[in-house]
Amino acid sequence: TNRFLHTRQRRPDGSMRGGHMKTPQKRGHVSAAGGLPAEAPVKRVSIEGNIAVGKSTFARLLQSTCSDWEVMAEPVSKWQNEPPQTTVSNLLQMMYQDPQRWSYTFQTYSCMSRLRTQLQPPPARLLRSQGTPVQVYERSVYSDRYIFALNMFELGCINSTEWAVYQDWHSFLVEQFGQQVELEGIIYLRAPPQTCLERLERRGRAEEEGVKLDYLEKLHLQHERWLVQKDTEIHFEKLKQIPVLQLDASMEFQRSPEVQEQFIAKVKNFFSEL
Ligand code: UDP
Ligand code: D5M
Ligand code: MG
Repeated sequence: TNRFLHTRQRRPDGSMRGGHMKTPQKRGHVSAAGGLPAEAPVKRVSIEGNIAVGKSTFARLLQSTCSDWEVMAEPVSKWQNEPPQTTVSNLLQMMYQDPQRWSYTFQTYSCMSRLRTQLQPPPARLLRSQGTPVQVYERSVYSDRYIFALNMFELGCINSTEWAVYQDWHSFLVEQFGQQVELEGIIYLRAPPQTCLERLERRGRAEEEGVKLDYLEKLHLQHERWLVQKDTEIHFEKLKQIPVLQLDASMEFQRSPEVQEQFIAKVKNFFSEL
């Protein structure tokens, strides 16, 4: 059963906002691993959107369109521990079955995997590319906080102590990694929660069986607040100004070459202006 429906509503209390920005570093750091060259020409963009809106489908489309783009999928199978790799069990399932107990733990694990993904240096072929080289991530350390963790807190699945601790280490890590985890743009795949529910049911991921429309509506509102109304309180200067490309994913793009063409044209234009 889905416990999200039975949790109480709550607004953030504003405690430990965390966000004292350090002096921004210049773009073109050299990472500890000796990764990026001084002026890394690679742009970094995340695909954001509700559960099952079509992010992975869209990511595959981008990957097949242009070799100047590197697309990194969300490590869902890692959260499912599928195939079994670590001592960590199926944390995705545990989180959906007992959100009060496991939401905070899930946030630590998902944010850690997103950090790892965002810290990966671009492959050499991207640095050699003639066009606009772009690294594209499915979601980011920012949606982790401003969509999911915030929502869990508002639902009461993360208590105010956990939320304060989460915000403290999230701000600290994101500030410490600085430019290495900054993004230049966001693609927002937007669709009504009802469409996402239909797609979620079509996909049939076992862990998500209990996810109800109500939960998708809450996540939809979080996306709207962050990326459209822009009234979510953001703690990172660059993120406050970030360009957002909105795509109408209520259209059936997976089976429509015409819609795909429109999307790609918009994406190319968006990337070229970043
Ligand atoms: N899907 C669809 N039409 C679309 C986009 C996606 O039917 O235009 C389906 C897709 O085949 C999958 C489900 O919706 O079964 C969820 O898509 P995806 O896994 O890409 O969503 P994500 O959760 O990554 O946003
Ligand atoms: O997202 C993959 C699944 O993981 C979906 O059930 C939502 C869930 N998810 C992803 N990130 C988080 C965080 N940070 N907290 C809680 N739940 C999360 P999908 O949209 O299907 O690609
Ligand atoms: Mg996905």
